[in-house]
Amino acid sequence: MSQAQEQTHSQAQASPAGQSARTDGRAPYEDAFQRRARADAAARGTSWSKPMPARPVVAVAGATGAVGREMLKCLDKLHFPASEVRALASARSAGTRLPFGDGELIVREMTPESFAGVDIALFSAGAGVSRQMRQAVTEAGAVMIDNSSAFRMEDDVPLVVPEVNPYDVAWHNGVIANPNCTTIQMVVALQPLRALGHIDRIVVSSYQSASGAGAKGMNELRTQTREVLDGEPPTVKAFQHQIAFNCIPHIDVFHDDGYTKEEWKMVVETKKIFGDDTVRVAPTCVRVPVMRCHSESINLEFDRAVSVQDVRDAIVRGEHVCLEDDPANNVYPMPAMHAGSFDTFVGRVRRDPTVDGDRGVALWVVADQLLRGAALNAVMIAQLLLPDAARTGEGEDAREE
Ligand code: NAP
Ligand code: 2RA
Repeated sequence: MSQAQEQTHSQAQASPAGQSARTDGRAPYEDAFQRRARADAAARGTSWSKPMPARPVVAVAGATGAVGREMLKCLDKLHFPASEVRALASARSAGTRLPFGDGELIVREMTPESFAGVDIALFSAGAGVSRQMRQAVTEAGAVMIDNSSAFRMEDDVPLVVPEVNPYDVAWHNGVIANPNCTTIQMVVALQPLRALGHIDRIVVSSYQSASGAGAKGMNELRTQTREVLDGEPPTVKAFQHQIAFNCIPHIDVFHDDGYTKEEWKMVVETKKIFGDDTVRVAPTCVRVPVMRCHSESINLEFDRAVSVQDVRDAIVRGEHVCLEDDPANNVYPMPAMHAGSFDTFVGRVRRDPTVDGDRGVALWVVADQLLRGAALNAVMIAQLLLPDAARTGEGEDAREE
């Protein structure tokens, strides 16, 4: 054990919280959270009694979109045991052929009748469409796994990141929400660090790619880049300002307190997923001219001393998190290198000396938000709904490819 580690352990044992450092790698708070989630679930009860078949019928609502296309790829790559996959979108796309596995799916127009016989409906067609279709989906007996912000903060809707709070799927009433992509990659990176102490405060600045605004955001970055390089005025439609060669500190609408709704989501969703109202989050969300993968600069304040080495070790042990941290050799995560990756990458791990008592740590986190922050998370939630016997190890192997 290094001097720094020894110091951390002795300080942890003498921490004001009076909790000694655990040696089993699990957060001292984790059991309490799990107990609370289960108690909450029991107290809430659930009206959902339909058992999930081992080979469910899956609908992908918004299949032609940036997230929907990735959902189809994830279902295939994770060998999700669907007996049928239906690709749904607006009337504009009816008849479009989408690649799926070794074949193709023909897109159908989404109507309330589309969900007859469906067991799981993966939604990524925007909040308005999710609201319109919720009743039809659940009345058809399908569980809606929704990527939009429509239902995330509703009391009877679990907000799930499988590495953090998988147990919360137990209390759904027909709808399970996928958190916002910026929140997901942050909590996946932070989850292993919760074993080191309570995270009291998070200061996060995001660098969000154009694909966060869907297919139209990607098209706008391509078009504007050409326009600007050709000396033409950029055509601004998808974002508030020119995105090519620019940064826009404005994602979603502004609230009265000066924060944007995107920033508000990071605050409230983190608390709900962690089951921890005491964690304080100070976010700034910025759109940057990157095609794919969101990046985040994160400063953490723990309730006790935490060594940089302990943070690195915890990340290495974390689920679906990779440490990429060798500054001497210019190694750190970057969005251009991780498009298409399932994992969340962490680098630039260092002391934040502005927090007293060795309690501050700074990190840099990168993930493909279309996958980790949306499509993959949704398909992993769907895996949690399968009966135990249907959850084979095959999907996990495929995930590592
Ligand atoms: P997108 O590329 O614009 O795709 C939208 C999809 O919704 C398309 O398939 C579109 O079909 C379909 N759609 C739109 N209106 C419809 C209607 N009235 N009926 C049926 N289908 C309709 O957007 P996206 O980026 O994939 O985002 C989709 C959702 O996921 C949004 O709620 C977004 O907030 C959320 N999300 C996105 C990200 C991300 O990184 N992009 C991350 C997390 C969550 P057509 O092709 O026929 O128009
Ligand atoms: C964005 N977080 O990047 C959003 C996508 N839902 O715009």
